[in-house]
Amino acid sequence: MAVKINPNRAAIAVGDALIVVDVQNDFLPGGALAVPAGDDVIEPLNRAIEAFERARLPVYYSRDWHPPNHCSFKAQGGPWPPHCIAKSDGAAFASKLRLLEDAAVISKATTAEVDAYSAFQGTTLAAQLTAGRVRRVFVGGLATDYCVRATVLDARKHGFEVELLGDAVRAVEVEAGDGRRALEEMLQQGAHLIASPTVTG
Ligand code: VGL
Ligand code: ZN
Repeated sequence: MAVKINPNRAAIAVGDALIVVDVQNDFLPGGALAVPAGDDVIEPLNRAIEAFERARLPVYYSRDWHPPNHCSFKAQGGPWPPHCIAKSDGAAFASKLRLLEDAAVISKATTAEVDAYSAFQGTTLAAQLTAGRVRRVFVGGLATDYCVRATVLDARKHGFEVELLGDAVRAVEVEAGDGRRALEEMLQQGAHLIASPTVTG
């Protein structure tokens, strides 16, 4: 894969926002739906969060926030073990993740009938970004091949520029290569990569 990294794009300014995707206990090692090395995203994300904090630019934290009978769970015929049940410890943000007090939290897939990988799906994220005159989003978190992928592709569909924090994403890899394929798809759709990607499969 020919990957172009342009570190100059990492300079942040008014019009930029950071989206931290699903850095929740259930997606970390030991969690109900653990992403391999999922906790590796925390350090680079904390650095990005601090940079946005210093620049007084907005940070959005998305979270998977399912009811106990969610359609994506195996008992309901879905592909996943129960995970990120609203208000459970597993759904809480990782304790080491830097949480800004005035940051917006975007809960998704909150009803039993609908799953949503994208932080834009069924939420007010696009409206909030537009209201804040955001034109470009920086994205990192979990998992590369599911919620990061869907969020980045939706951000592009909504017309936002996207900078993917390549060192701050990790993949589930249900099939080996899923992370790499997701990365290629995001770049194909116009996302830029501003740090070396970590792909496992
Ligand atoms: C996710 C699988 C199921 C994710 C959420 O956050 O990437 N993956 N639910
Ligand atoms: Zn989920």
